[in-house]
Amino acid sequence: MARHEELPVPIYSTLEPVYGAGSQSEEAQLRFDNLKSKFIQAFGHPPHVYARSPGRVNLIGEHIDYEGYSVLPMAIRQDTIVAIRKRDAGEPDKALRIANVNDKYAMCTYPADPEQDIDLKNHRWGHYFICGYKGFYEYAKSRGLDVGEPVGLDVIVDGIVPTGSGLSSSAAFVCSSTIAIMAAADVNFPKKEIAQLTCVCERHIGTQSGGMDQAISVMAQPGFAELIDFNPIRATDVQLPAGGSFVIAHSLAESQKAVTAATNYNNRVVECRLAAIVLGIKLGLKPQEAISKAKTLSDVEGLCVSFAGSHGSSDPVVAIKELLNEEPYTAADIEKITEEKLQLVFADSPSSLDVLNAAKHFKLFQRASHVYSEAKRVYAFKDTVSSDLREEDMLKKLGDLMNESHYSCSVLYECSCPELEELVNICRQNGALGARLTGAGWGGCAVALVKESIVPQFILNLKEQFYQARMNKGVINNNDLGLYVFASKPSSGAAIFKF
Ligand code: NG1
Ligand code: MG
Repeated sequence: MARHEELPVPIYSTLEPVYGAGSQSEEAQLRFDNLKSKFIQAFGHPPHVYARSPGRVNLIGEHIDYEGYSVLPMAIRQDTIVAIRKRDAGEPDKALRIANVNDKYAMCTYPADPEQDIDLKNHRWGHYFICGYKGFYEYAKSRGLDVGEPVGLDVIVDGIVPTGSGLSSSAAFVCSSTIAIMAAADVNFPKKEIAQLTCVCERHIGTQSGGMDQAISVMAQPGFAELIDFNPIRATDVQLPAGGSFVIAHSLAESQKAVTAATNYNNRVVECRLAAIVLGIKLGLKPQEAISKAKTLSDVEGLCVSFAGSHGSSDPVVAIKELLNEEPYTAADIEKITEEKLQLVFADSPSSLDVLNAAKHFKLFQRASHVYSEAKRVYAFKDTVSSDLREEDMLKKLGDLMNESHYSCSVLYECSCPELEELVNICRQNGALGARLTGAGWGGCAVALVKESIVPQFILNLKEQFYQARMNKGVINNNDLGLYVFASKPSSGAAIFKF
């Protein structure tokens, strides 16, 4: 039987395969009805087809996807739905008109040109749709597929993944857009290829993302978390213990990743690349060889492990203790090792050059320590889940791994923030077996592993101890609390609907 990621995106004519029966399905029905009537109102015709793709919560494996290491996320119920209609070739209007059910987002118009550049200096919400649009045509071209001349598209988006929350609203939007464009063109591709192409195309927004978010959004299976491997992309179902529940809680600090990329997200990607090059050289590669071959820390792990081996260990963290300085490196320190100007090393990556201009120094030891240790925790988590430990012990072990992951993100990777620290502590004080930031960090959500039986009380305690003061100050509305703190079961991946 084919692995599920080899199959194309499923096409449904009813909602329940994705939304189940009961209140979730009723809520979804309202959203689809509303989308349809707004569509007719805005464009004078109903949509041809809809695509949905979910947000995700990453359970463990943070900031390692772009280093080539496996991660372990699950899809959440909140998703983005894109309704689309392809205008007939005869219709004169060739624009892409992208509207939103939420009035906060004004309609964006772009030319129907897959080669267009995205104006990153003027960030607009519709840019994420264009990422998918460009990605679809790039993919079709690379496959030699004839998908016809680009025509005008009418689009309405309905996204309920909270933005800037580390729950991957961006990937939900990019994936649902790409799949909608694909469905409007009447083609369908294997999920793992869509996961790959949406990852590449989201980089058009200027972040040097790994592929976790798109992979889980496209390939998730209901009821399972997924171990996602890269190069090639692969998803393995992971059954979580029934007695535990993952509670997601928003720190209410919004992380604007597209805007802060040079100092936060892309900065870390560049630091990891520099750490890989320096390690490669320390472990015997010629500088130019390291620059061309050591793209990620996983590329030099083998060398680290042989080095650690000569010290009686198989742990790359042991090697980097000897090989990298704990003191931050300046660009000049690194250039002495690489024998090459950093501006030249990154000459083909404008967003990396932005990082070099913004950074005073580079914490190579700390970043590499995080990446190598976090990569091991992902496997430890997966092994624990499939072990024959008693559930009580299993949950405790999983919680410990989540706590260690948070410590590493906070202290070594420095991607937490005061609000997340407060929230993670409150989670632990209220009985969470483990709690950590999830997603890129610098704001956004925490995820806590909580015994199923105490979930309602746990959420009430968070409300009292974290959210109440913020509601009093008007930061959020009492009625909206359910958007910011909720328990989540693993939900299903992308789907196409034709009614
Ligand atoms: P979020 O937090 O959803 O923006 C980002 C990256 C992931 C991964 C995590 C950190 C994008 C689209 N996603 O996720 O690839 O690197 O941070 O683990 O940039
Ligand atoms: Mg994102």
